[in-house]
Amino acid sequence: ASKDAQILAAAKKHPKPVDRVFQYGTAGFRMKADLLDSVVFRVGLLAELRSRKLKNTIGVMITASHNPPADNGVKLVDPMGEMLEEAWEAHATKLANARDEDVVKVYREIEAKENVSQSTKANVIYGRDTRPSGPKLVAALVDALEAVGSTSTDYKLLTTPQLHYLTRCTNTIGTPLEYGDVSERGYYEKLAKAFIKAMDGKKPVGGLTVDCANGVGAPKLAEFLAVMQSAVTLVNEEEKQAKDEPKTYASPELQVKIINDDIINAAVLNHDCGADFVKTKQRAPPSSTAGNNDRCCSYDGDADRIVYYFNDPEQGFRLLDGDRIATLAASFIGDLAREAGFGKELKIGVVQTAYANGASTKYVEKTLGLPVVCTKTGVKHLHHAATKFDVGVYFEANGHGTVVFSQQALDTFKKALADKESLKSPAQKSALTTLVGLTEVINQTVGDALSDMLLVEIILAHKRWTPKEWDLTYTDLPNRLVRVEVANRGIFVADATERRLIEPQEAQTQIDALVSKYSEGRSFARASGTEDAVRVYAEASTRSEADDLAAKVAAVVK
Ligand code: NG1
Ligand code: ZN
Repeated sequence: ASKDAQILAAAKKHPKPVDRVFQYGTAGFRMKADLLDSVVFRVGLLAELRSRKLKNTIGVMITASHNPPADNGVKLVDPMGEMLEEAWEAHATKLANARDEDVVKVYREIEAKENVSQSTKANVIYGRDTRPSGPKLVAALVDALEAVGSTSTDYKLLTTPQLHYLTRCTNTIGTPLEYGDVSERGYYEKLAKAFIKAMDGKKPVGGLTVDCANGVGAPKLAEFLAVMQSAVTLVNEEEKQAKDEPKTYASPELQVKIINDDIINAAVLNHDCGADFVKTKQRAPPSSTAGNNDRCCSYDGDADRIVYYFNDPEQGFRLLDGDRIATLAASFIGDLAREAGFGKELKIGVVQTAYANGASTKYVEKTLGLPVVCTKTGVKHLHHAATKFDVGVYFEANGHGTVVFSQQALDTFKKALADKESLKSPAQKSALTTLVGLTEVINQTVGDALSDMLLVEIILAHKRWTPKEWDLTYTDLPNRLVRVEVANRGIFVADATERRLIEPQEAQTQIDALVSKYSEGRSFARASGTEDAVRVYAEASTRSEADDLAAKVAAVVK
């Protein structure tokens, strides 16, 4: 049969639910899993087009992250491990909403509009989280890939950042931009070896409890820890082979206790645990038995988000969220760069959103003396802004983020380390070693809970800090985030900073009047990009004022 006939026949096996409108948003398509069959099928078609267009491998991830177990979702990963380019989000939306009999027509329209190469063959790689709906959705994806004749690889269970890693590796293997081995094992080894080098003999202060949200992060973290056991030998052998003065690295003795690792009982995924629970409820998962001052962290359901926390005997629960990780990383990398001999020519910056705590922004600008850029919500915006720096640290307050290094910065670090003449002191060499180790620990493609966790562990170990010292670097302004259900969130139009409403004007005027009554008050309302609601954020100098301000602004938009 012709390709068109094959697509049509396959599309009919994955009928679109009538009366449904789908939209490719900041997190791809995400909803109740039983509505997604046709959507995933059509994402498969689009992945094939995108792969032929870019003459590179495209990734597809099936996950609904921190959402409840009955949900699922699908998103596309571009060749270097970035999120799908925005212009193609519209194509995804159009294809997902086409009537079954129009799928071929829309597919051909996109192909023509984008001048997709006819002579290239597509290649798509894919993975999924632990949701029970995953395998059936994968089958829909495979039907699409087979109908259009794309080659593909099924990586089965993966964290979202692993799929991003594998996509980048596939497209760079054997080139000067090579990113790592194209395998899960390669991912663990790369992280483990870099972690050992960056730790450089330092030991963490005490153990770490990791809450894996009963998601895919649990088995993957366990696999990583197993690889770590043998990685010290690997690193030391490589040193012996490559260097005339080989260094002997010690085991970093990372003591991890994994909790919430049940991936068999689907009902418990993200339930009363995980990064989203901890961040929104501002408390530890009830299942945690960690003691006072014990270092804890939580991943989300697909392990691309992480928050830290501990219980302070005097103050109670203390959250160390994405803002904290960003400030910790920026401060440490800034110090290392100075010790390594780099001056102002190395541009280090921090990227945040309107949801970042005002105290963290002030700390970065005033105490660390680094620039802060504020973008719209959604990691693709932050990531993009971060690439404008040599070292761009970006995090959303909810714990999604990473650090990106420019190719030039990477080359400069490596060259400096290799150039023995210019190394003035052992301290400079040690700073450079740690810096290079960090660039390899940090996932350059997307926020990654496992990699971010290692980054934090390296920094705390170097500083010999417990979470208490980390918490003391600055004091968060008390804040409150509320979700307001409104009749039509479409009427709320924010400006580019998302800190103010352009429409309705009247609402913004009222918000301004309210904010002016609070000391250190800041508040804004914006329509969520992922849920049918308006989010209201408020901060002020005391807990009760922040709560009060949030409630009053919520009443304005209600
Ligand atoms: P929306 O629903 O647009 O606020 C939420 C998060 C984002 C981001 C996306 C994607 C907040 C306030 N918003 O966006 O940070 O993570 O989901 O998952 O946390
Ligand atoms: Zn996630």
